[in-house]
Amino acid sequence: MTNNDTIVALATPSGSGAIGVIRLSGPDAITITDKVFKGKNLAKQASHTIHFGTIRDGEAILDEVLVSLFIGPHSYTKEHVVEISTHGSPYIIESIIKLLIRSGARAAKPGEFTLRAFLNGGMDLSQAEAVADLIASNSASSHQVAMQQMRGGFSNELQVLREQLIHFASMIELELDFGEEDVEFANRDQLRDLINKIHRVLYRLISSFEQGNVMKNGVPVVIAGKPNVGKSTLLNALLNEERAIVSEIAGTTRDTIEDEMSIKGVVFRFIDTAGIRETADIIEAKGVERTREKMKQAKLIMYLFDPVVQASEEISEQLEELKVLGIPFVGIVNKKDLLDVSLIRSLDSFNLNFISAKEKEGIDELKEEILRKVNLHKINNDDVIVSNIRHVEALQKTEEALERVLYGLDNPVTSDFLAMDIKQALYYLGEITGAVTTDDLLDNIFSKFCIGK
Ligand SMILES: Nc1nc2c(ncn2[C@@H]2O[C@H](COP(=O)(O)OP(=O)(O)OP(=O)(O)O)[C@@H](O)[C@H]2O)c(=O)[nH]1
Ligand SMILES: [Mg+2]
Repeated sequence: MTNNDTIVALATPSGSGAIGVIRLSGPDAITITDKVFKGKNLAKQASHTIHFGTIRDGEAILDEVLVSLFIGPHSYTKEHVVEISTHGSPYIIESIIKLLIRSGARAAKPGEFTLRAFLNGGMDLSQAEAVADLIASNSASSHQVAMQQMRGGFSNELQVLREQLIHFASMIELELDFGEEDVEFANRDQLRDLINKIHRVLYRLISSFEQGNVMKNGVPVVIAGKPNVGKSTLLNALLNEERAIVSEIAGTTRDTIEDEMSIKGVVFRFIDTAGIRETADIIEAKGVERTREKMKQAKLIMYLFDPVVQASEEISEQLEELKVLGIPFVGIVNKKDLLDVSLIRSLDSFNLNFISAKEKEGIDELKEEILRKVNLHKINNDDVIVSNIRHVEALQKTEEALERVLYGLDNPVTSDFLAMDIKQALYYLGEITGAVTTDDLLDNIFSKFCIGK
């Protein structure tokens, strides 16, 4: 697909900076720039060269700039691309963009550069989505999944399998053409083998999502326990800031409070909650209900005890309840500073972590412990991980369609039904890489990008 118009946008963040980069892409990117650029004739220059000159609006010099040339198809979008590096004044940038628009360019829509890269075959859809993830990445782990996906990730693997499946679909279609005659071009055993092979790949990819999701969005860790055990104090100690209100009154925190923090490259989303107790206070009761919900969604629960007010029978009971929940947890005794040695010894058998949130004691050890518990460390660079909910949904739908094909192979089902289910599987596989797209799908994906990407 080729675009006739040339788009322009600021590619660097808005606001003042040392430099700003304005990007143009399209068939007239170079000729439009030539109209306002005084320096060498850009149309006569080689690709991948940089040129110094001025941008002029009539006689007025707007800025001294550097222009980088990328002659299509050797560019991000596969079209002619010009990048103008200006001084990073919002006034200069706005004036130059307006001038370029008056000279024939059009303001780019969000994600339009990357959309063109996709439409012109520079990358597949999952890679284009990874560009947005890469820009949004804020930790070593989210960076790793985005980078791996942008560099091809699982799309090549899916592409190969999809082509093999297309082969069978066309063989079965051919059988349909022969109608009454009882012919079988598609070898059913081979088809079954292929589907099983695809199943294994899908299974591996779908199961990687849970991990991919936390690598991208952070590991949700809920801090829970009875009122006044020091949950908010612990949140503040972990974040190293006074994020939540702390007081000696039980029931201080009534709503959940969340904040992120990266530990050794893994982003954790710590969620402080309302202390769990029976209460007549309607607002606090709602808070407690919310605590229980958050606990169910957590990847890890940090459960706090205060043995000065909690007997060891109660601690033991609550640990049992936690086990029933089936979510990994770390049992923590807080207010270590108030405990005498004999009390600490009496709790030995529970396998708890002892800290003092207030004195910030044992916090580093606790961080190590939660890192170990979430177990995100053993990912290899070449493990393929799915982190995009759209991809995992398409993979699941592919799997369902393939189940139906397998059912069809084992039961007396006519070839046209078989063909239909294979086509469904092909459709969903194609949605991931963008071999199959609709305008809605593309709109949905690229409208979430920033302008200039
Ligand atoms: N001595 C001591 N006091 C602590 C420690 N951690 C917290 N506290 C005190 O315990 C009280 C309650 O602390 P919070 O952090 O508000 O407790 P919480 O669990 O968030 O309480 P709710 O929000 O009411 O559920 C405050 O007075 C804190 O200063 C600690 O390690 N040692
Ligand atoms: Mg609190």
